[in-house]
Amino acid sequence: MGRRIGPLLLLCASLLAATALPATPTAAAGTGTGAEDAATARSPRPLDQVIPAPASVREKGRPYTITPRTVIRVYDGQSHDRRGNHGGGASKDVRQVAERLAELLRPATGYRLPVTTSPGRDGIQLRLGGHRTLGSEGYRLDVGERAVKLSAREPAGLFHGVQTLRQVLPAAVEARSEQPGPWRIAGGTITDTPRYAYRGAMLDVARHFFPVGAVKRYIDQLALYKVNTLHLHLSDDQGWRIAVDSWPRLADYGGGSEVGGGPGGYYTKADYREIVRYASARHLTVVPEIDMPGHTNAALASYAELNCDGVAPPRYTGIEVGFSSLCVPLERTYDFVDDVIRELAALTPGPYLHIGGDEAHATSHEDYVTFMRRVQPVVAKYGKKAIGWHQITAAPDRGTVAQYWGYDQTGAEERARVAEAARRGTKLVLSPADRAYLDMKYDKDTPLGLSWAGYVSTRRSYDWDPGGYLEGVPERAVLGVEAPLWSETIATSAQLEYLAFPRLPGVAELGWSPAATHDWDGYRERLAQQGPRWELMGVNYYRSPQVPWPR
Ligand code: IFG
Repeated sequence: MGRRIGPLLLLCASLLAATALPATPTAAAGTGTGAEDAATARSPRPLDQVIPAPASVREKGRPYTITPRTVIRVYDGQSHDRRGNHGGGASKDVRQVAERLAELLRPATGYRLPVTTSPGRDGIQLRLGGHRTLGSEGYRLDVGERAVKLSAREPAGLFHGVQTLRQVLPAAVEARSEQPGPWRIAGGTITDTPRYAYRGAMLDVARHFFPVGAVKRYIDQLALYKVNTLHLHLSDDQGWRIAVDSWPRLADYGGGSEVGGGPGGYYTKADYREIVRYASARHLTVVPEIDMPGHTNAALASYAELNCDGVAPPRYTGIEVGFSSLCVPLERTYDFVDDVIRELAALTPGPYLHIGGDEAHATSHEDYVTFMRRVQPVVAKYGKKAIGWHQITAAPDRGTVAQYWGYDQTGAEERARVAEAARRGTKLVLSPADRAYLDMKYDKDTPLGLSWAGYVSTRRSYDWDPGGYLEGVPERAVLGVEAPLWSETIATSAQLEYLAFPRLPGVAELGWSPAATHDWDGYRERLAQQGPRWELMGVNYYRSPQVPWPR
């Protein structure tokens, strides 16, 4: 599958990456006051303009208006006493969601919006409970003149309901300074549950290192679209990004390079725990990836003893792929693998640990199979489920998830092997490179990104159905979708956002919304309304000509 990079492209990619590009052209600045905003403020936004599209929306009754007297009431269901009176308690998680809602609403409204556990018939009410069909991430939002009632079985569902609440309020709610109201929400009921359990985004922090703050910023943006998984590509040829106590040179030395020759960097364990904490508070699970046996030059450069010939190669700052391999016959390799997986698993509360497996062109097929057969049980030994790029189906192991990254040029036999593994029980996460790869250029004029899988316009990234995408793969085999963003040509949040927006919300919608809601003409209108929100959030999005942006 590998892709050879011509010297010219290599040169321009490293030039791009090495020089801090001026922030890419963004939408016209300013939130635009104009008559249309005033009109929107008076008549509330319709309830069905949310991304991802909710499972069911029924508009009825009069709107709710947030006022200076509005309170946010938290209930957690279980803490009612026998007479049904609220016991005044509210679990920490429910309060945390309520506080996050308050933090979101207070700056733009200028209202106090106290969070209280005292019961009442008014206000914005968050409660655990609701019908079991809501599952672990679903919610129900009832908007009436007296009160907004948000209920869910789990705090994650309440959190997702809050993201919907954000979007049914005027875009001005995203401002961090006081805006004119009124703050109206159309009356009605939204009942919503996700189609897929795995709704992911991957950030490659190996080609270019992204500090904790930049990762947190992306997490905030992903949470708005109910993404629930952040896959961090922590190691590659150009850099090793996570401290490993038993192999300190991996980060100390292997973390000191990146594409284009910049300083690189790495996460200490404390940094990594902070990313996990921040993600978890926004109901995202972190999936760490240590790519093996290929894409390992940074590790091989850090420890001569890991190389078959005992000689460490130099650190690498280009963007070629497929030239490195761990030494499969060498026993020391498996001490390294065991130590790294053990330490990473201990840092990972989530169920998955990604072990890569892509583009191992410097590893013979039999060595690849030998390696994967030895390593997958190590992941299980440390209590995690393995995920690998779909080449890992060459060494199928019960419970291992395969992440499909093929594209329209992928051969039928390769697709067939993935489908066969799925029929035998392998679960899939779909990341088709010519749909979900956010580092693909939008078109020939896009200043950032690559194009080996073709140009991926905003529409092309949205217009596919994960359910029927891979021939011969039963729907039940698909865990969900993930949008990878490789960082050969990006080094800053502004550049990340230029490639991720506006395509990321589309992949998020494919992961969350029922197939029946899938319609580009309707979606593009909803996507257009995200523009003013991104301007207020400072998201440096690409103004795709395919989208009717409001101004
Ligand atoms: N393929 C490589 C990535 C990255 C990507 C850039 C996978 C699984 C091309 N492997 O995608 O390391 O270089 O688009």
